[in-house]
Amino acid sequence: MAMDYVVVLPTLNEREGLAKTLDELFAVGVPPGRVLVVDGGSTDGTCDVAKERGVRCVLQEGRGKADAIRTALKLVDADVVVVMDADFTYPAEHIKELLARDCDEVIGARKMLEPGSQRFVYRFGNWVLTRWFNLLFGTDLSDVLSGMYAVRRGAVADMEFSSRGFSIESEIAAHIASTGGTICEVPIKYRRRVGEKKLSVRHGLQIARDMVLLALRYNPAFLISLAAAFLAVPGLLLAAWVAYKWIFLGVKHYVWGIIAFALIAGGAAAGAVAVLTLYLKRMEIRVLRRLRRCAGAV
Ligand SMILES: Nc1nc2c(ncn2[C@@H]2O[C@H](COP(=O)(O)OP(=O)(O)OP(=O)(O)O)[C@@H](O)[C@H]2O)c(=O)[nH]1
Ligand SMILES: [Mg+2]
Repeated sequence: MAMDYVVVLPTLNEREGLAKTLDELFAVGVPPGRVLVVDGGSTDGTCDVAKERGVRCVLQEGRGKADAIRTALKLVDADVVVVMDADFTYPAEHIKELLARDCDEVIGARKMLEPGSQRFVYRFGNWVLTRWFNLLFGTDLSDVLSGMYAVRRGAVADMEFSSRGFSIESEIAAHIASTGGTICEVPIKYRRRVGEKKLSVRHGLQIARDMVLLALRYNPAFLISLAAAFLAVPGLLLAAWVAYKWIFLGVKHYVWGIIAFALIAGGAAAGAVAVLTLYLKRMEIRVLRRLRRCAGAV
């Protein structure tokens, strides 16, 4: 990754965590001019902590973490944006490892957990959501929801944000994975949080729902294939039963026969749409890759 980077820290009432995060960033050699704090309207003087240290702090547009990242991507003109929670959970020492990898997105995958840093329900939820994401987007990630990642600005330049709150990590990964970009992971340490947690189990359910909406937008072939299977499989079973009754027992089930035919026809139509969607998606990825290569060559 290029070394023209800016570290973006979204904050909401994160005074104590931000102070420790900034001091650690400076200690590993990140200068104040390379940090941007995007605040969600904190009432505890979070922005003052940044300003006291010579770090720019801006008030985000809209609400929630997703809008904070969107605001940052508009303001920053560096090649690479490193996003990090400002709660002192992500060690700043990993920034250089993220910047060293040559991918459109480099995720800091939380592998070395400090005891008490992530409750079982969150760890399990994280695992389920990452598997769900992999299934929907054909990726092989281990921690898609990590709050520490580096993104090439060019890879998200044409992204139209639709997520709210904590779904932003999956939306960025969905966009990159579905537009021919590359995503890598780097194992990182994860510490106990300083200050009050903002994410709840309710947010986890919202993230799962948002992933389905993202899949419909970015990678609909999988969901349409699923719909095709839901129609065709019962249709085929029903047709086999109707045929068995007719051939071996001489009983004719006209209504069930028509229903089976309708299910199979619906499944076949959905299957054809899925193949077409897949074809269009592949074409889009090829075109985007070529455009990126041309843009890189200019
Ligand atoms: N600008 C902005 N930042 C936010 C908002 N909500 C949370 N944040 C910040 O986003 C980061 C992530 O929030 P956390 O509460 O740590 O959520 P999380 O990292 O998903 O969950 P944890 O497992 O508790 O760390 C923190 O730095 C928060 O201060 C918001 O609405 N606006
Ligand atoms: Mg956090």
